[in-house]
Amino acid sequence: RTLGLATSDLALMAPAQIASAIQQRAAAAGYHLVIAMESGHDAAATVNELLAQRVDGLLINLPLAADEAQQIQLLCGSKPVLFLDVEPRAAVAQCQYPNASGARAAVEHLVALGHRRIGLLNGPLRSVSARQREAAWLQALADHQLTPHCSLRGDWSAQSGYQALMSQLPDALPQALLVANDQMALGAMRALHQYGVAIPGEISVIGYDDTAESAWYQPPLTTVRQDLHYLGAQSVERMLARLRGEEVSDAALETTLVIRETTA
Ligand code: IPT
Repeated sequence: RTLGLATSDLALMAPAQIASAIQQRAAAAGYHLVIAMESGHDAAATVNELLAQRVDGLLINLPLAADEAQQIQLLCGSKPVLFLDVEPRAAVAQCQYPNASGARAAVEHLVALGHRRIGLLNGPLRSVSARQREAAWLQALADHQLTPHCSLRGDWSAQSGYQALMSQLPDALPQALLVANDQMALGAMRALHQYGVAIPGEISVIGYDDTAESAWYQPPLTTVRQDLHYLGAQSVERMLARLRGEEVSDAALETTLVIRETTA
């Protein structure tokens, strides 16, 4: 009995921590897990690797637009497929945290602290989640009659966060920075430290994910928590229920704001 996981780059913290949880939960249920990591942004090729290994069900943690997900579903024929990073309007089974409410909670926190000059450090355009977080930030800011002070973009990595901030420093800093994931926040904070900009004294920083490392940043990171371990375990539970032939409705997952020491 085998499950397949098609995943985004496991060098990234969130996909790695999700995969770890999936592996643990699958093993506990007596399932073997085969992992195929995407290369070259070719989702179909990654999924085909799993199908060639005769998996019983597929978990897909690849960023997919609705039509792309539907294509993948067709490719898998009658096998159960569950999507972890897909446009919510896609007519496919999904298990994921809503990006809109999480991103909005981050804006509300900064606005409540009195910040008006708020900058964005967005994720890669190719990612559905990144686009949704960005759209929700813009909407929430607009609801407070605000527009972003700056709009930077990275590729989810810490290095890209560092580089994005370096392009903005030493001047023209916002009072607060919304970052689309914790890894980019790590790099952004490194750039700010390098220029002697006090966090949160001169700039507040808020991340997204709450990976296992985020409480260990200096200072500990305020962030929007997606419980990645719970997500991984839930996705396996739901897949197993489908394999038993049970009806499963889409899981109600919610993010929570974790206020630590990078916002004031
Ligand atoms: C999403 C993470 O929030 C982000 O940090 C990045 O790692 C991305 O994955 C990689 O694709 S979480 C995903 C399940 C939406």
